Amino acid sequence: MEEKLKSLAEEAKQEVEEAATLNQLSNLRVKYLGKKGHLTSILRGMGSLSTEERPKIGALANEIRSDLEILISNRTRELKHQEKEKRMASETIDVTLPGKPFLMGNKHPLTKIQQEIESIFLGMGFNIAEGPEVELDYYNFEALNLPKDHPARDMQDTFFINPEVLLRTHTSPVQVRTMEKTVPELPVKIICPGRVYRRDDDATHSPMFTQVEGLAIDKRITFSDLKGLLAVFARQMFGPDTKTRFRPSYFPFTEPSAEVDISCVMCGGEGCRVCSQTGWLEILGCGMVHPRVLEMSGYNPEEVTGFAFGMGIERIAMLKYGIDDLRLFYDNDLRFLAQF
Ligand code: 2U9
Repeated sequence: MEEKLKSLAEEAKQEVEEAATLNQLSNLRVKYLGKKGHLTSILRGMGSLSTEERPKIGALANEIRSDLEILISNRTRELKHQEKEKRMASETIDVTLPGKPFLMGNKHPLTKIQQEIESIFLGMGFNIAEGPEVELDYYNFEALNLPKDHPARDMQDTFFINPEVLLRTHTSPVQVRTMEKTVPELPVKIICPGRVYRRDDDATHSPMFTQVEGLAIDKRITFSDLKGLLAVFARQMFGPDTKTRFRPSYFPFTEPSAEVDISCVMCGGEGCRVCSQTGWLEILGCGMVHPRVLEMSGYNPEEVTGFAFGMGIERIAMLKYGIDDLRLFYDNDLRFLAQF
């Protein structure tokens, strides 16, 4: 029995030393030390031993058990350490490697200009209003003093969806909707940025473009208020030396109406190719809101007056950045877009 125990101990020792995984080790523990393990089954045969032999064999068996336990626990520690080393080696990172470049986008030039315009007017007490791009003929034309047979409708070649529904040709319907919602309260002071649609397509016209329009209604609003506001806007947008000039014009929804020029951003008014030697550049249209337009939205033109203006954001951006073709804004060419 002593021989059997010793050779079992030898065999177990060798297997534990050769175990390559924690799983194998745990199986070995069961195989030798478990309830149904080899050591236990040898000890079960102890009944047949003489009284002198029994304590000797008992002591040897206990020694083997404790030696094996120590061996297994040492080997477990060793394997765990090896596994950790292996994991650490596979997870090493070289912190001196150059990083992956993080590509930063930038705002579209039209978004930049729109936000710049918005912040100038927000600074002068205007709110921003928005509305639908698919509009009713009523809000786009009729409520703006452009009845169905009005010749000025031709100036805004329109995409009709059906005789009463269209793609808005300007953001003016947003002002009308806001007036309807606000009446009879005063003042109304809003700007309306957004996309508009006209059947036009060349270097200076696109079937879709972006406008900012403005509207102020209150008691005793005058043309001087309009002139002062737009002069401040022009100086903030194009620089403190920018001059403005107002030329009489015609719009069905304003009376009187004007077009506004600024001193040329390229030559400062001397005359150059950009301003066709005139020293001036047209930037927007404006006027005093037509009494009929006020009336249709529920305001009494005997009590209140108002002014309105409108500009194309593309045109402002082209002048500010010196861009000569409107289509560049919509081509999505990064060589162009990355410059702003
Ligand atoms: C209401 C009353 C009046 C808005 C106005 C203009 C003059 C104008 C053009 C500029 C270049 C359009 O983008 S463009 O082609 N706009 O000249 N717009 S007054 O007048 C309004 C708007 C709403 C209720």
